[in-house]
Amino acid sequence: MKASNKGVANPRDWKPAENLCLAVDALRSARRILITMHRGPDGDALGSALALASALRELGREVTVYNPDDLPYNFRFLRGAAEVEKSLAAGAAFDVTVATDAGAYDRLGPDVPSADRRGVLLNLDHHITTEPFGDVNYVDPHAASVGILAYKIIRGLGGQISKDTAECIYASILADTGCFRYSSTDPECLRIAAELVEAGVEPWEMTVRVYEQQPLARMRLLAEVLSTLEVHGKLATITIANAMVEKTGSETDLTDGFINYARSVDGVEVAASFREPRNGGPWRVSFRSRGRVNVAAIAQKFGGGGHHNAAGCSIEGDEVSVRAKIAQEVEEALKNGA
Ligand SMILES: [Mn+2]
Repeated sequence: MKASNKGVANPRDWKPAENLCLAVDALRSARRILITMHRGPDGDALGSALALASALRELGREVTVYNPDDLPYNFRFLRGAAEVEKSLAAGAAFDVTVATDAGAYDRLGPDVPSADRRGVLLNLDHHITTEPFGDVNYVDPHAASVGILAYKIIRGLGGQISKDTAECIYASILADTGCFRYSSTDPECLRIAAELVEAGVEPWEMTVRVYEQQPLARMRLLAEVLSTLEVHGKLATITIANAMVEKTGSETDLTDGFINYARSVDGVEVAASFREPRNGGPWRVSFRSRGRVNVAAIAQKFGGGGHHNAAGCSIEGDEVSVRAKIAQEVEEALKNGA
C-alpha cells in the first residue's frame, strides 16, 4: 500500500494535463499494446494495468499484459489477472508499451522489449521520485492512484467504463488510499469512485474480495511479526524474518500492510519494516510516515524512493548496521520535520 504525495514542498511540474493528451494520442493510433508494471506488483500497479487492458480490449486493441512475478493474492480476482504473462516471446513487438506505477525503468521485468520493438514507451506514475524514463511521461504526483490516470486515459479515448474496468480502477484506489483513509483521498478520487459504483462496482463485495478473505497463514504471520514491534520515541519498527515466513508454507508475500500497524501506535511518526534478505541479498526496508516526515527522501538516500508517506529501499549489510543507519536518518528527519 502506498500513501499520500501531499505536503511535498517542491513537486516537479510534470504537466499532467499536457501529457494526458500525448498518452491518449499514442494509444488512439496503436493496435498492439503491451502493458506492464513494477515487479512484485501491488493493487495499484496491477489494478491500473488491468483497467487499461480491459478498456483497450473493449476498444478492439490487441493487448498483452506482462509481469514476471506473482500477483498479489487478493487482487487476482480482477478481470484479466489470469491472462497476465510471466514472459514475452523474443521478438514480440508493440506499437505502445505502457508501464504503470513504476518509479524507474529497472523496476520493470527483463522481457520488456528494447526501444526498436516496444513502440512508444508510456510511463504512468504518481511517485514523487519517478524517473522520466518514458517517451511520454504521464506522471501526476497528486493522483491518489495510477488507476486515476488510467481512468482519465480511458475517458480521453472515448471508452466506456464497464463493470470489469470499474472494478480494476476501484481496486487501485482502495490499495493506494488505504480504503479512502490516507491523505491521498481527495475529491477527485471520491468523485471517480462514485462513478465506478454507478458503473456496477459493489463496495462491500470489493472489500470482502480484497481485505476479508485473508489466508489464515497471513494472520498467523502477522502475530509473529507484531511480536517484533519495537518503539523508540517516534520510530516504530517491525522485523520480518525468513523463519517466520517459511512457517507459513506460502510462496506468496503475505506481509503487505503489516507496517501500518507499527505506524498506528499512538505517538509514532515513522514506521519502518525490515525484511531479512533471502539468498544473501540486501535488506528490504519499507517506511510509513504519519505526515511530518517525508520518507521518500529517506528512502532516496539509499537508492530507493516512493511517496511522502510511504516509501522503500534496499540496503546491503548486517542487521545491526542496517538498523543503525535507518534509525540515524529517521532521527535526523524527525529533528528537521517533526
Ligand atoms: Mn501506486
